[in-house]
Amino acid sequence: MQRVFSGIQPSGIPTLGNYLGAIRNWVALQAEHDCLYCVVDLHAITTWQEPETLRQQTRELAAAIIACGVDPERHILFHQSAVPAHARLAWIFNCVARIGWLNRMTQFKDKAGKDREAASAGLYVYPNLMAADILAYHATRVPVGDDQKQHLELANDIAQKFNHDYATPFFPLIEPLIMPEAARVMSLRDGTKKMSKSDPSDQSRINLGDDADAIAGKIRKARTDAEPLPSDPEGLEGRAEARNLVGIYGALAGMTPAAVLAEYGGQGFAGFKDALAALTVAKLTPIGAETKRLLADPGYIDRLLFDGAARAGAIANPIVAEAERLVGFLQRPSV
Ligand code: AQP
Repeated sequence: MQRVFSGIQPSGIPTLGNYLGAIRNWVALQAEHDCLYCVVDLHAITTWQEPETLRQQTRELAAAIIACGVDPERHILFHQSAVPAHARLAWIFNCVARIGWLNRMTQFKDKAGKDREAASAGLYVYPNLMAADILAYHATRVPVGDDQKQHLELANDIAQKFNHDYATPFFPLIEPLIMPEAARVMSLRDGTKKMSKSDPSDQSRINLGDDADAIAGKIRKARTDAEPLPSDPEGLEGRAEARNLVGIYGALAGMTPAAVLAEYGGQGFAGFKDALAALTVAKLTPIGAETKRLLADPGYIDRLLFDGAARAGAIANPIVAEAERLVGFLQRPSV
């Protein structure tokens, strides 16, 4: 059975983008794979996080992932900082990856913004840690949103260079699993920017914990243009906001954009937004309610995450120990 690994940062409340681009696919993959799902708190601190908020967001994210349908008993759900193998392998990968490769990463450019000199060194080497997250488990299938594709290509470059430098096919190649529908959900305020949990504007995103009124209000206020909806997907060309709303509707309803437009094409946005709000409320509010129920016992979530970390460590430790041996580090003598 192929091993699946994926992660999500506890850098805010998860959004509809995280759900459609990643978590929903995590749930589907459980039927046929051994899955490891990780709350990547080491990644989160590449940008400043208030410590108590980070702790709380780690629990909230774990609860939301379970509420979406991830089974932490049949599969493994854990937080990254509790498995030191990630950081150990990341250091080796910092020494394998080339600076020129990292300079090409568009996410660093987006996140660092204009003042790159002020960004943390961690943000710069973020893709090396992501490669370590996956390869510490010899995972080969990685469900992510389209925005992470470049990082997975880099992870494969790192795996290949390691294998070449140490003359052994130790690390497998990774296959990104990017579901085409809603692979990239865009901001409700700007259809050219991706929906992000750390966007300063709460109106730009739908959070998994939003109640029905908040969801309906955000969709009603979502930016659109003045034209009615087109009758086919070609008519969405150059209309980023309209394309985004049609994409979200289709992803939630299990319909292609063409099928959505066959129903709503020619209409103004008001009626379509009402239908989209009703659909989003129906899909997301049960997740919000279940998340709240789970968070009523934070001790349960903590125990569950540490239990997952112990099971994850049992897989990663021998793999990372072998990578360290290949590199030339001393091995612990057997007693
Ligand atoms: N807008 C999106 N559309 C589709 N997929 C998305 N993902 C994130 N945003 C969208 C997918 O969610 C997974 C977890 O992402 P992450 O939390 O590790 O980091 P991110 O991609 O940087 O997500 P955010 O929400 O934008 O977080 P912040 O604001 O902290 O940077 C990934 O698989 C990602 O593809």
